[in-house]
Amino acid sequence: MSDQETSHYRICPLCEACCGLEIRTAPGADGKRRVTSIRGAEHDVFSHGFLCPKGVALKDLHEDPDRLRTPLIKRDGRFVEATWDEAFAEIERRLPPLMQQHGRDSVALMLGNPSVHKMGLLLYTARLIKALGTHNVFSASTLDQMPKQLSSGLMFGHWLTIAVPDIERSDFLLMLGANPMASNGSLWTVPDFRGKAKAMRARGGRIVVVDPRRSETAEVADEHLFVRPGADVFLLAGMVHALFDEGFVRLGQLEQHVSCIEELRAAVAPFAAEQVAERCGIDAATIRRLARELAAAERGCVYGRIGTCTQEYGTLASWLVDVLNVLTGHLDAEGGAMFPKSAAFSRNTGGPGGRGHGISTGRRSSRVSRAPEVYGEFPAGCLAEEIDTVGDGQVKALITVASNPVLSAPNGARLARAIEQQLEFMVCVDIYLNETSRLADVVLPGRSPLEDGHYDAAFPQLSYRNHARYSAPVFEAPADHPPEWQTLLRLCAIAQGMGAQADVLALDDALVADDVRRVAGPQADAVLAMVSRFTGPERQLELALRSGPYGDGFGRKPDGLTLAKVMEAEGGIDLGPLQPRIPEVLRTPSGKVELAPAMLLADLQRAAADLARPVPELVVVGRRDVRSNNSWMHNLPLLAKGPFRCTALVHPSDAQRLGLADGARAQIRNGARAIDVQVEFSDAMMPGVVSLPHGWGHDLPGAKLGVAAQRPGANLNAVLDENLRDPLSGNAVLSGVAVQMSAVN
Ligand SMILES: Nc1nc2c(c(=O)[nH]1)N[C@H]1C(S)=C(S)[C@@H](COP(=O)(O)OP(=O)(O)OC[C@H]3O[C@@H](n4cnc5c(=O)[nH]c(N)nc54)[C@H](O)[C@@H]3O)O[C@H]1N2
Ligand SMILES: Nc1nc2c(c(=O)[nH]1)N[C@H]1C(S)=C(S)[C@@H](COP(=O)(O)OP(=O)(O)OC[C@H]3O[C@@H](n4cnc5c(=O)[nH]c(N)nc54)[C@H](O)[C@@H]3O)O[C@H]1N2
Ligand code: SF4
Ligand SMILES: [Mo]
Repeated sequence: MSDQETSHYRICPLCEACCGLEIRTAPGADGKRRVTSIRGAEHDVFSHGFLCPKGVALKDLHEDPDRLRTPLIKRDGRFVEATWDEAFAEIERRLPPLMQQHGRDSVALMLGNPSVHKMGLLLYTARLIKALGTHNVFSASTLDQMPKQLSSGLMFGHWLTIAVPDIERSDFLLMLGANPMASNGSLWTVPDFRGKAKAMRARGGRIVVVDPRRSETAEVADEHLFVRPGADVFLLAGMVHALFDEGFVRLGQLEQHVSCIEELRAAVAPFAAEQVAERCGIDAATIRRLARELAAAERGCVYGRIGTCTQEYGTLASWLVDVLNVLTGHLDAEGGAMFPKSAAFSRNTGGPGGRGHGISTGRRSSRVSRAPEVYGEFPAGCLAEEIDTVGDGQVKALITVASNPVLSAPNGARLARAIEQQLEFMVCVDIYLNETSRLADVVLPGRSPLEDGHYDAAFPQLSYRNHARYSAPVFEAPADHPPEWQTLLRLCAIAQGMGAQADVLALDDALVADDVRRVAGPQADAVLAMVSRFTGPERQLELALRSGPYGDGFGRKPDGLTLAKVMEAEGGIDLGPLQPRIPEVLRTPSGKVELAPAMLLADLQRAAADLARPVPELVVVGRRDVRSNNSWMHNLPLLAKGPFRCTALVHPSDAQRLGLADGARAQIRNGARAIDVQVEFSDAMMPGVVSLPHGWGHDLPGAKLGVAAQRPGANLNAVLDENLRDPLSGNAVLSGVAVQMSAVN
């Protein structure tokens, strides 16, 4: 390190791996500090020096001239730069009158993926939902993991009680619909999956990957099996059936903590391996062998991710993954699927535990499709119809936070049209003028991630090991650029009639005081005094850490955690390997693991009735690439360079049948909608399946993404259907959708 250089520790906010980075900065010719290098922080107790190219690209993101630094207001169809006061004044002029005239539900909120990766956004979108008082809340969760949240909630009693593989002590891992070699893990915070998989295999462990593409993860596994897209439920039910049929059920430690096993046995009766083999594309002997291998494994588990969620039986598939873990004694056991114990913000660590209210869905329905509310949200696929269907309760205003649904949700064109033609007012809290925010009336830019402090509020609840880590800002933000939590609070103030000039710090104080009074009663004032050295998200974090399972209990346990201690421990504090948590983690009304929730058994009959469905000639699935992140990192030169990544992978036998040439253009159609793609032959594809990444299609007018626009790619979601959903969770079906494909001459 040169003597001009300073080293900073920063947790990467870009994906769920949450790697600790070492970012070096030095003054440039103009005296301003710049990033000189980014590498993995070797002293990080959780990621131990791992990083991927996106982490390095944080420099490009920080310096990107297209990244917004000033609010924008649309005047006469064109954006003009505005001061923060002007932007909030415009929102105050336009939003409250709509709410008064049309009611609170006339404002919809759409929350995107990065809002979970920034502490200030995650903690304050919750405030915004409350302040708006709208039921029209939508998020990327119903394009992603809602099925897993629902099945976990039904089985274990809370939406975020999700079991993750204890990979460091495992010797058998069956993975479905996940490609952590590209994604770096999801609903499983596991930096350096490659290293951990390698270590597992070196110990004699075995990894089996089930995927319609021989993915990068399949390449490092011991075995890969093609599955028909959307048919995991049949494979998994076939395995459950085989365990019962062959007498391999062994509950182990869970014996006393499981309910309804006989109902489960009866429900899977139609799914004998021989009955499901054709539907899922895996032969009966292999299904039975997989069940036996799982049962025989000393320490192991099944893990399913996005491929098992973004399908019409997403909740069933997610449930059966955990059912298999329970029936083989691998749930909550070392080396199996275990429940992390997060130091802060986790709902399954408070109180005595072992019993609770459980979860419910459908407390209300969406206006147009009557889709049930799930975890306080309606399906993202319903957003467009709520805007473009005229009638009482129609959505008139939209606020998006870190969300690009025009590209990331199915049939974004309908949403864009609805926004342009029907919506009266739109605010985007975003850092780019992209395919969605270009349609806004006001854009409020977030700061660069390097300008904010960071603690992952969500991901320690999903981590392969327990830990607590904080990182301070690398750069000071420009004085007039508010942190996003304050931006969201100002929106709260406007929505609540306090006006754009409200004192948001006083509002924050009042909201925190309310929270603390609810839980601490007469001790509230003393608790508030103890956390008063922090404000904003840090104050909420201090409260959560100190009252959390490792906390100092506000002085009662002097060795416990406080935010100051976590801040001091650069590189984080390791809180040890995952520990068994049943029954304490459970929050079901019965105090048991619910093996056969009624809602799921009913849906299983739908699957049984669907066993004989014919296989379409061609279906499309998605994929991820290490150098890309959903819809928004295609503008960073470091990631954009190199081979074009938005190609349609086609098996040579399909290509021959369809008359497609390698490298040539082809059209993918679904009904009247079509996209133009570049074909790439790949024998890694299951015949009858084409793979195209999502998040591309950067050729829409009005966006300001200079680099991304040079190679815009095709938008997979333009040919997917916003009305195809898993009926239980409302999750979009993004995988296994039937399409046609032909050459473009
Ligand atoms: N076909 C298909 N579609 C999919 C998927 C798929 O597998 N297949 N995957 C789905 C999944 S899993 C997800 S999570 C969604 C993701 O879809 P979205 O939730 O829409 O997220 P992104 O596409 O990542 O877009 C993120 C937005 O946040 C902005 N942003 C980035 N950082 C910040 C910040 O710090 N502050 C603010 N305010 N804004 C920021 C970006 O500019 C961008 O507009 O896509 C879904 N769509
Ligand atoms: N580099 C990078 N990392 C990311 C992201 C990114 O865009 N880029 N996005 C982040 C987000 S928001 C998320 S949610 C996670 C997702 O993380 P993962 O769940 O690991 O998602 P993918 O990498 O898309 O891998 C999904 C796999 O499922 C397979 N698949 C498709 N359909 C089916 C099916 O019906 N059954 C089965 N068994 N498999 C199927 C696909 O071929 C693919 O290999 O990644 C996160 N990390
Ligand atoms: S894997 Fe890459 S993008 Fe994900 S947290 Fe680590 S460095 Fe960041
Ligand atoms: Mo996601």
